[in-house]
Amino acid sequence: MIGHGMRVGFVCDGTLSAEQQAALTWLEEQSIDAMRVSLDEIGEVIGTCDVLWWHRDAPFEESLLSPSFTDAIDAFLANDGGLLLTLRAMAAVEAAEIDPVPPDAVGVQSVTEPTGVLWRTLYDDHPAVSDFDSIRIPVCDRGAVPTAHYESVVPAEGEVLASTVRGEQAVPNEMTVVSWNRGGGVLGVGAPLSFHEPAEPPVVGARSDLVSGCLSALDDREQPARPKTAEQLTALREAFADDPARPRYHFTPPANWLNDPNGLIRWNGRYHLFYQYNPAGPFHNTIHWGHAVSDDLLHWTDKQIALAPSPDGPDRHGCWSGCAVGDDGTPTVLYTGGNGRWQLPCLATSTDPDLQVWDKDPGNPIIEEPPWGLDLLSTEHWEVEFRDHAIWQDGETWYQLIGSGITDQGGTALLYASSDLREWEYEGPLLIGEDGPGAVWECPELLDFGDRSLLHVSNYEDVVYFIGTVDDGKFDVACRGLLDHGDFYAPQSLTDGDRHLTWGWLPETRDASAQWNAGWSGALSLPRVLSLGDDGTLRQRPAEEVDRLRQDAHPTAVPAVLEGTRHSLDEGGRTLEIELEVSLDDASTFELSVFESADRHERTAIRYTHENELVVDRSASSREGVGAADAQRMPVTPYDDSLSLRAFLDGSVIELYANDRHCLTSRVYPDADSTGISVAAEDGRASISAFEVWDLDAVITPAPQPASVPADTESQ
Ligand code: DQQ
Repeated sequence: MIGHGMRVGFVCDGTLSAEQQAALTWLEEQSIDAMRVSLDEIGEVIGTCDVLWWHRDAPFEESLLSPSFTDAIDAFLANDGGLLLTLRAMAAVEAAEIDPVPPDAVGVQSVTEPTGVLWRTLYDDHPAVSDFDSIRIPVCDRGAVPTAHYESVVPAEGEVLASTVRGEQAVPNEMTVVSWNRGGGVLGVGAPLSFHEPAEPPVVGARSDLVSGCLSALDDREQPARPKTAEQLTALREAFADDPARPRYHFTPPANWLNDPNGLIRWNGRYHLFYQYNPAGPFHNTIHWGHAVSDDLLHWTDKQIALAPSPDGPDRHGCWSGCAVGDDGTPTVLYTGGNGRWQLPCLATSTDPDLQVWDKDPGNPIIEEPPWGLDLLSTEHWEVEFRDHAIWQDGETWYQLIGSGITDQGGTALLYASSDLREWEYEGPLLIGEDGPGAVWECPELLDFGDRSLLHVSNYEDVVYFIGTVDDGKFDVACRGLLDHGDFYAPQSLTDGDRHLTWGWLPETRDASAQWNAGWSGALSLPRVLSLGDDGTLRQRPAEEVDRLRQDAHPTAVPAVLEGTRHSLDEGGRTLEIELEVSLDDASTFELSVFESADRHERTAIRYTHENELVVDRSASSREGVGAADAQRMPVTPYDDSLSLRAFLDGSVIELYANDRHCLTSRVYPDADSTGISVAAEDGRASISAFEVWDLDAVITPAPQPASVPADTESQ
């Protein structure tokens, strides 16, 4: 397997341990040219060895490296040499000046079942693994094995190639394989690669093939670096061009993970969308702020990452949700810095007209502790649940909401005031929920509708809204409801002239392994205009710009009256809008069935019932075991009228707007050719007064030319 003519230098860091001896014996058995190289001799093997392999099971200590080590490694790599760091040798990356962020989880793992690497789909053609028929590669099945991996931080320069698989279980946040694009390339493999421990033959074979693959890969070609520029991020999207589940006109991350929309702002005439993004794979961890811009709310262009955790900062473990304001011409974001068991508000400003580069405030965190007067909730993960920010200005005063929970009462939105966005005075809870002990309100936001306000909060399950008035720092609730009755969470709004535009996160409902296999996770809703009707109740409709996504109208001939037989449309699709108006007459149910397979075995039925309910039946939506199969329901008012429905279908998204008031979003995962549409009425007649179907267009446009992208790619 290892390429002919390659010479590997096996790095000796003192007397060889039993593990190192076993690895060296394995290397010599591979019939390749291997030689021992001491740590001090690296400068002497430049041009002699193609790849250096440092396999260290004892703890790494900086004192192992002589002052000339980094220069020697630098010269070796610059001369096209490759470097493989396995087990705890991966912990040397900081001392060797390969990456300023070393692995944060180094120790001994007790292995009791086949354990190994969970390779990222995005890199499944990497030569180290291209001969495997699976991206789950066990390399050890027993023993106490020293390892090193990234867990709560990601390398600053390196690209994560693999996480961990333990038995059948994907463990995405144990990131064990990292590549650095330095000279001939560096690969770090901190997985339990033990040559000394016995193992079953398939595991021994996989271990051997993986290490051979890594050595060959380092001999053959450069290693992937972390994609950082807008072009590199947009290029990642190509990998998913044929994925039928990937939405085309709902915003998705370039690859990897997206959750909450953040920092929505219109600046210099352009719409800016920031979002919670994990560059290390399709799972929630090491959160950065991704960034995209649009001139029309529809077509988005990727930008470089806007905020990344600072290795020594109060946001070391993540830049969590927050908002943006244009403070007297200085765009400012307020976000939650995660650091160990603490989450505290952090601020950053930008002088870049394109909002690509952000400077973190030296005074971060700008609020140093949560208010102690209240019994705020402490949980397994957090000293105090205290996060997410919404800001508005009233006269000269800025106000801020932060999400939290009061231990024995319920979720809460804490109100602060400030004159300068930096010094904040705690004013008290704006509202405390009646949702009971343990509840937390995430991402609270207050929207101003003149004589009324709307407060919405995300309580882990739903997005609850309250309509009412704010008086003396307290919210007086007149009515409440759910912003969306389905897979929609942590929304945020942008005030655009006299309209409030709201986007929500549409989380996946398939499990972590399926998300891993897909290589991407999460989408955003369409922009929704929120308003209050004359009766003071909520109205929700897609922003009118969304109509411009309509391409070809399908020739649809749907009977004006449905009774008995099901009517199938001639043409279906995966990226459509369906707009219809239907009355039940004496039928008990009208059904719009979408994403149907030819035999209708797979389908998602959207039913409008006599009980004035809209039900999305997902029991046959996806292949068995994939995605949620439960039904989602929402009451539909007004009760005595016809139903007007806009259904947006997009890969794995169904976003429904009923009567310009109620929303329900579903995530489903039909097969590629499940594109059919049919309508039916049950137990009587239903009248269809309007029925139109359009193909909709995609939303991501190519990134701008390199000339317009600053060289500095990531703010610290
Ligand atoms: N997501 C963010 C938090 C927020 C949660 C972390 C809501 O700030 O509370 O990614 O989805």
